Amino acid sequence: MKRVLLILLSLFSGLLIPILIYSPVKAESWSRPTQLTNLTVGSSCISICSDGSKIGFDSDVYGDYASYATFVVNSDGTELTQVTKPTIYLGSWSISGDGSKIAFDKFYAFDGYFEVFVVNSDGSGLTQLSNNTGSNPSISNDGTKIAFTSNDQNPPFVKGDLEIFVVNSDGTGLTQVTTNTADDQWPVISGDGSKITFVSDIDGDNEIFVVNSDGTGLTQVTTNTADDNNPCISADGSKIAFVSGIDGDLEVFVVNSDGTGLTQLTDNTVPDSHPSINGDGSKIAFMRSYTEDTSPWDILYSTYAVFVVSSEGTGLTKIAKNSKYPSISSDGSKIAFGSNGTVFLTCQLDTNLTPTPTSSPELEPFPTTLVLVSIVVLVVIGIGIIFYLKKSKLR
Ligand SMILES: [Ca+2]
Ligand SMILES: [Ca+2]
Ligand SMILES: [Ca+2]
Repeated sequence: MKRVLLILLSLFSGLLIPILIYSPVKAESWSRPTQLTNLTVGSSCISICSDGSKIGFDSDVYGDYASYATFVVNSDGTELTQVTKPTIYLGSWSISGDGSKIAFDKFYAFDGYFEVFVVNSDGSGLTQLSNNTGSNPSISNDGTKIAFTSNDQNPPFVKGDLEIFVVNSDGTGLTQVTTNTADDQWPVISGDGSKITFVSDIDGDNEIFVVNSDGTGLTQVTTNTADDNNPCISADGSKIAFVSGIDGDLEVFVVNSDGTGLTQLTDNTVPDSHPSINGDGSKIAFMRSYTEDTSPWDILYSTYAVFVVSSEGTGLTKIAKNSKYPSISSDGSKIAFGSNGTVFLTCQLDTNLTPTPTSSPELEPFPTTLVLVSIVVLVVIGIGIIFYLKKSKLR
């Protein structure tokens, strides 16, 4: 019996060795991302402001799935600020170019609807922008214009299906941008405030549209029978990246905002989603379901990875494993993303999309857990054996 146990123990130790060797898994030449906070990211929303100085994210403050608040943190991890009060409903929000303003929606008990607000990132200057419902706000880089979705603004606007609106951050100049019988939603305003891209189900499935923020120049960007979602627009309004289900799984596309130059950036059998486009539209970060890597350990610790690719489809680069929800800065040099439940930021990306410096291993939170668990199991087995041997001696 003793011999059997010793054999089992050796087998287990033998198994542990490759795990330990593999542990700082595949130290590839990627820059080590910086962890910005210990707070848990509450949703799919992480957003770097256009100058890269600040990152907004939301967190379930008390970890009870009922107290979501928006935070802003400097890109060096300093000055973590809670901007909004905790709320039970997870809303959406958008950060201005210098990180000084946040537009957000929240359930407003006063009227019983979701409404859009804007607030300075120090928590001051709270202003209600929508009335009788408003959601999905997107704020321009200078913080002066906010696009949002609503099906009912006070007169002269008529209650109906979802339309896109735009309003100044002081609450003036409310303008209805779309007028049709379809649901128009998920607006994203370009950093310069000139254009708004959005999703409309005008032909039965979802299509991507773009429109000038004064309501002129409406352009349908996609025309197909798949759902096209998740649009984002470069700060200069020139390019739109979006996700299409056109081939069964999700693929990322980029297109000029006049509808020309449609380019498929991904082509595989796994979901590619959550694109984020930089200021001139030359770089697109996105996340991919991570099942195509070959390492047998990958399945143990990783489901998604963040990539960046040029708008021509060249230079595809994996930024980090075990990572989600990327947001790229306007100059394309920084990518914020979620990993292991919290917020990280990459170092500089050069023009070839290579992160620098290139000396540190990638982010690998899960193998450490794996090794620790293995050690604990080993110790428990070891103690068990010692007790067994002692017991046998006593007999
Ligand atoms: Ca409509
Ligand atoms: Ca479509
Ligand atoms: Ca795909």
